[in-house]
Amino acid sequence: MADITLYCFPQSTCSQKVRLALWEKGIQFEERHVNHKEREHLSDWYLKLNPNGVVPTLTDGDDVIIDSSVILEYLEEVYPDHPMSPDNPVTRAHMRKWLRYLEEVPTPAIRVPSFNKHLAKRYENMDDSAYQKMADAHPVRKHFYKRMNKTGFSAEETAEALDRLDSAAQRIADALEGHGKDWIMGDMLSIVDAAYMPTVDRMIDIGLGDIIDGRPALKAWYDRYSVRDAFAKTYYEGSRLTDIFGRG
Ligand SMILES: N[C@@H](CCC(=O)N[C@@H](CS)C(=O)NCC(=O)O)C(=O)O
Repeated sequence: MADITLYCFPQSTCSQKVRLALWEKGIQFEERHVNHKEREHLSDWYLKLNPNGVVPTLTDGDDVIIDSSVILEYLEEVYPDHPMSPDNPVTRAHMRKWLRYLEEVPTPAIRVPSFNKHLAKRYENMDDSAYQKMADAHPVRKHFYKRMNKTGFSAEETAEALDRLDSAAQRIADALEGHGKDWIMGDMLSIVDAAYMPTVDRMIDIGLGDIIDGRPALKAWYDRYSVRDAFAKTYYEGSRLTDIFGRG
């Protein structure tokens, strides 16, 4: 019997990736919410688990696994029932190619409009020195917070992020249209689908749904995925930015 705990923020896209896979695979786990507002992810106890000071972290008994894509592959290896990855090495290499692409292009890009529209509000009333101290405390996000600088990212950085989101959406739509099957890698709903879905759901949540709606194959993929049980369990009340900040 698994003894798994997922340390996460309800609304973090990287955490949602892992929740989608855990639910889809039917693995029992306990969800432990780390308090972002209180910066619990930068506390001593959490940094001992995850020295990067980011969520998610998964513990499996005494083992600590960090980084959402690493966690997805770990779950595939250790809990092979209900597979979400292909079993031949070449197709697995393609799966990893997709995972790396998602990490490089859309996953960092979605943070920019998300912070611009909602998350930056948490910092607007902080005085400058407290803000700099807060940024400095982030082991891997220090420069991200410095560039954002309380009020949001520059027009140039925002335009680049939107362009990356758009080109990734096109690439996934092309893959879906090219093979005409249900999921990004073909017939199997794989960890690649779980890795991309939170970016798509976030785009819709923050008013960038046109990037999806304009691409029928991608919209059909979202509609197909979003009726699944694992999706409903992942996106409980409080897991979207609009649940916390409203639509404004
Ligand atoms: N490469 C890491 C990135 C994780 C990450 O960036 N997590 C974000 C939430 S999606 C976070 O914890 N941010 C902390 C912060 O902004 O202070 C992974 O995929 O697990």
